[in-house]
Amino acid sequence: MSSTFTHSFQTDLFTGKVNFPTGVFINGEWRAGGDKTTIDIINPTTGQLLTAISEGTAKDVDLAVEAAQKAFDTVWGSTLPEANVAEYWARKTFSDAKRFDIPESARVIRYYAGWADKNHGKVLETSEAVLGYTRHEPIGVVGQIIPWNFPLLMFAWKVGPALATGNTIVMKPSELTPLTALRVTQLGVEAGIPPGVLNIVTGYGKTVGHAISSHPSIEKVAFTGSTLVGREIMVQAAKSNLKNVTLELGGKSPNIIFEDADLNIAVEWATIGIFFNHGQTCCAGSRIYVQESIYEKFEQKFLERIKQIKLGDPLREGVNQGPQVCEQQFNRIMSYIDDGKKSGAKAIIGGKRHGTEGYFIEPTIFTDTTNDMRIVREEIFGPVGVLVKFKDEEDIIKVANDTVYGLAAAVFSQNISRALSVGHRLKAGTVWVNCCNQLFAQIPFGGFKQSGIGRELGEYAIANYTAVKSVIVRI
Ligand code: TXE
Repeated sequence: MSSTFTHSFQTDLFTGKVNFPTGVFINGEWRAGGDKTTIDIINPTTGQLLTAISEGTAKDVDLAVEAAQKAFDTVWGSTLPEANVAEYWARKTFSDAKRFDIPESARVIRYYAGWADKNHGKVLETSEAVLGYTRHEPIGVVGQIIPWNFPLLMFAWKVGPALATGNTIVMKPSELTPLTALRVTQLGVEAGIPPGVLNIVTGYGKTVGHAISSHPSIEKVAFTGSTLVGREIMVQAAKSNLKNVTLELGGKSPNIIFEDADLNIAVEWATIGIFFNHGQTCCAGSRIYVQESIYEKFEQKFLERIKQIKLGDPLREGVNQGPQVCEQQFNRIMSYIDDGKKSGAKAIIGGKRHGTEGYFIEPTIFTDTTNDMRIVREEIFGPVGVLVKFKDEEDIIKVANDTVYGLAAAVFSQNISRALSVGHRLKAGTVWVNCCNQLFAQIPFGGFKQSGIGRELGEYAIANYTAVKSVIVRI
């Protein structure tokens, strides 16, 4: 048996009690991890211990793979997965939804539930003497490694397409934010997901994550996280069994604001672009480029808007920005801020820690940057953006594309021809026009260049979890 996490919340936004197991979840059972050790979970608002969860081991991954394989062979993979299980899950789990992650995650699960009986192969005409057709078969046991910035949404993005196509799962949530996956899994069990279909092994990347990416019986691994670890996953996949790999990695996305943009709209979205989720967003619009003729006006309005951001306990009413996820991320972001200052950039707002407790950082914007500075080139993953002037279309396309990343980009202009022609020349997996950070279950999301491999969401993600078999019959 594993321990449980019991906690009473009394905040403006939520009053209630939670109670769920904190073990690894293998073959429909909660239990302590292999070595009976635990991982402390820290509340980033206070820096204090919240609870501890089981630390999984490579042995637990083996057990989870065995259970997933058995479930694949018996209850899940061989028949069309039942759409109504996922449908029920979506309703059951998220009915109390109040915030973005919950309704969005429910939408994603529902969307993929609808795909469960529609992943058809094709009949391919060749000659009258031959019948050729394809079957879209599930891959088998798939591994999924998710990060901490959207613990629920990333769970939904991964689990939705994998289950709908008949695969069984061994998942590792981030060691920083494992509680969400555990709670949702508990609800999945209540909804009727059979034992072994979804297994959760909590633990560290170097042990559990490594065991998943190098496991000889896992045929596919999906990962969201840092580019550094993404590389490592590919190496492990190549060295073990050449498992399929999809990666959703970092970004340094440009927000391009032309002189003919609606200024109020551009200011609002630029704010959301960089400060949503405290900047801990892979597609954050962290490079904000403004055409020189409107630069001063934009800067002034942007600063006024940023001053309205209220920092504090994210469970309190009216708070827009909470703490960074952990001390390590906090230190990492602060060191980027120091580096920016030392290299001659100017923090026109923010640039300091907020308060004395927890991991809060002021919304920060740098100007006077050059394109070679680390704060312009590297993913900071915090509430820190750069504001830069540009001259014209040719100039900005070159600068915007001068990055190893290619996850997303945004263009603001009321001239839709200009917005689209610039958008088509940007090397990015998603281009937003007059908005940013917009995600839809139906629309694929993923990166060009070093931002990733493969696409999540939409029909494209179905392909990631499907093995295409060609059947050729001579008549
Ligand atoms: O990510 P890691 P970290 C970026 C962002 C952030 C930086 C570092 O720039 O500042 O990464 O964050 C698991 N084998 N993003 O260190 O380590 C780990 O346990 C297998 C962008 O937290 O990549 C966790 O479950 N797995 C990003 C997951 O990988 C391993 C979201 C992500 O952690 C592993 C998060 C290994 N060797 C961070 N090492 C995005 N694209 O949204 C770690 N893990």
